[in-house]
Formats: sequence, C-alpha cells, structure tokens
Amino acid sequence: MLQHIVWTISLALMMLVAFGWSFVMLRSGIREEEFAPLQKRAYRLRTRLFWGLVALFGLPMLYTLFDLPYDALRPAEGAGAVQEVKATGYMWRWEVSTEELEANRPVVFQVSSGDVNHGFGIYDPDMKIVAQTQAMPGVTNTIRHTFTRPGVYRVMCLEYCGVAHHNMVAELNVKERS
Ligand SMILES: [Cu+2]
Repeated sequence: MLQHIVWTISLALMMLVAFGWSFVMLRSGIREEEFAPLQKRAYRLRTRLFWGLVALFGLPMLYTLFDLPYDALRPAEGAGAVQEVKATGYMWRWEVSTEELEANRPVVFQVSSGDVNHGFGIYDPDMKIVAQTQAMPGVTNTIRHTFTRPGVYRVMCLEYCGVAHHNMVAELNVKERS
C-alpha cells in the first residue's frame, strides 16, 4: 500500500521534472535580456524556492547522517578497557584475531586486506548492519563500536570480490560483560 503511494508520488514528480526539462529545452534559445517580466519573476521564485528547500532539507539530512553505520564518526561508548580486534580479509575468508568479545565495552577494529578490496560489515543477530568499513590492501582502517546487546554477530564482505564472495562470513560472539 505504502509502496503504491510512494510510486504514484514518484511518478508524478518524475513527470514534473520531465515537463520542466522539456520546457527549458524548448525555450533555451531565448537570451536573458529578452525575458518577459513573468519569466523574470519565475526565475526569482526559483531562486527563493531553491534556498527554501536547502533550508528545509539540509538540516534533517545532516541530522540523519549520524545514523549511518560509520562508527568512526562516533566515539565508542561504554567504560572499561578497549577490546582490540585485528581483521584481515582474504579471498574468501576473514582472519579475525579474536571472536570472543564483551558487550558494553568499546571495541576497536583494525581492518585490512591481504589481497583485493573487501568490505568489512558487522551485522547484529537480527541481520541489521551496525558498523562497516573498507578492507583494503596496504591500508588499515579503524572502526570503533560498542556492542550493547550480547549475541552472535556476523562479519560479511560488502564488496564483490570473486566467485566465493558470499563465503566471506566470520562470527563474533558477544557475551554479557563479566
Ligand atoms: Cu567480497
């Protein structure tokens, strides 16, 4: 149902954009000096509309950026010593220095690759992504994450790296903090 509404709205907006494009294309031969007063008003309106939209959507967009699974942007929460994990991607497996972690204690992942580019994505027990970074040869990327919920998390490759790409799964066992 919702999908149907969104599709109808998208279609209407696409038609509006197509109409705007064809209008501009048909009128593109006219110089600015020859604009009719109505056209000048339309252009002024467009400028105001542009800045209005920037103001209206700019802030919510910035705000939602914080929900992206890039934990480098957020400091890890939780007290206690940091747990360090070295993770290296290979075609087609992950080498993880430890699979046993504690919840509510910050974890720092040092992520790299032994061959080609891989994507290091951590999924929670509900298969929702919680953190991710690139695994690149010759580069170590750091991500910080604090697991708040115990359970079995999965590391999966997010970058297609060959025929057995789908086999690149490692498990992280996050236990209740002792
Ligand atoms: Cu892959």
